[in-house]
Amino acid sequence: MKTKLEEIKLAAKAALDAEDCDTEQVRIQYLGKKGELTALLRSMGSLSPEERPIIGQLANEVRTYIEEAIAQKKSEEGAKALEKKLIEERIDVTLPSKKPSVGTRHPLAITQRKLENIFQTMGFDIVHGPEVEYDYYNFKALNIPENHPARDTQDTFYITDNILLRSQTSPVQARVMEKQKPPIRIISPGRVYRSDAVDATHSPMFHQLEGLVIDKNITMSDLKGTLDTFAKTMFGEETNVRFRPHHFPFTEPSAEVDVSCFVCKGKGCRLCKGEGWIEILGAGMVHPNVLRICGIDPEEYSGFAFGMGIERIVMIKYGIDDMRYLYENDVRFLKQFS
Ligand code: 2NM
Repeated sequence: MKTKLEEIKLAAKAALDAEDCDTEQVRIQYLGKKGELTALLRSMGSLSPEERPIIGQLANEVRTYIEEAIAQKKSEEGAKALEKKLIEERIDVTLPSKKPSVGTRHPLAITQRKLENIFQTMGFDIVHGPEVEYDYYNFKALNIPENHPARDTQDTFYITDNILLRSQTSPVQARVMEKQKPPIRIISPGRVYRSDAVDATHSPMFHQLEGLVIDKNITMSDLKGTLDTFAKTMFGEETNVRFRPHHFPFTEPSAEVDVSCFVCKGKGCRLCKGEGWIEILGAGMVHPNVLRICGIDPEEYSGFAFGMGIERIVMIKYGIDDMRYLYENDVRFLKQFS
């Protein structure tokens, strides 16, 4: 039995040293439940009482020897596997990274910024106000009569009897006039809401930019000069401005304002529908009633105001024929404006 134990020890050692050794298989073969050493230990019952402790001790030494050899082998294998993995999965941190996909500004945002910039350059301050507004600031303070169609629930989103979604940004200007002593020189860009069905030129939410100047001796020529500078900066140096008489409740006199077509230079084309002129905004001299209601003496001060739809400016500037493109947010459309 002693020689048998020596044999098992040498055989196990040889198996572990073999080129194509499967370490786990070796463990099962020698130390497993049905392993060679285990079998031998089971047969120790047949030994004499004198032999038993000696062989028992030897058997334990052999077992410990094999166990340690296997543990050693497994740890070497583990280290080798790790090293291999580290080499195979090495990351070259000096490689250039994947380009992150960067978004672009929305054409409405680009245009609003451009408009803000033009008027800021002329000394206007940008003022914002609530989109949920009192009917007082949206209508009454702006001299819009009780029976005006704009006041109808057909045209305006009411929240309560006297609170609504602003249908224009002029209430911002009424609030400024009420609070601030002239001189006033402001623009108010932002969202406005009207109860309109969606089509190529309408949306229940759109953006406006309105301007207001109040001081002593402000005249129609100040309005014309301001809008002329605006039109030339926005649409090109050769752009001309045309005023046509119109009516707004909050201005008197009022005008609709056209710019000469920057595509055909006034000859007539698809953009201006053969007119040579494109309507871009409404304007006028602030009505004395508006000044009075907002606490400004119309005998001492006068002013002008104007208002434009930003969507309309975007569509004219970029030749977009359907407003819905501006709200669908299809990146194939949006990325053309970077
Ligand atoms: C427009 C056209 C004409 C306007 C008037 C005022 C205010 F507050 F002074 F009365 N703000 N904006 C105005 C005038 C707006 O939009 C087409």
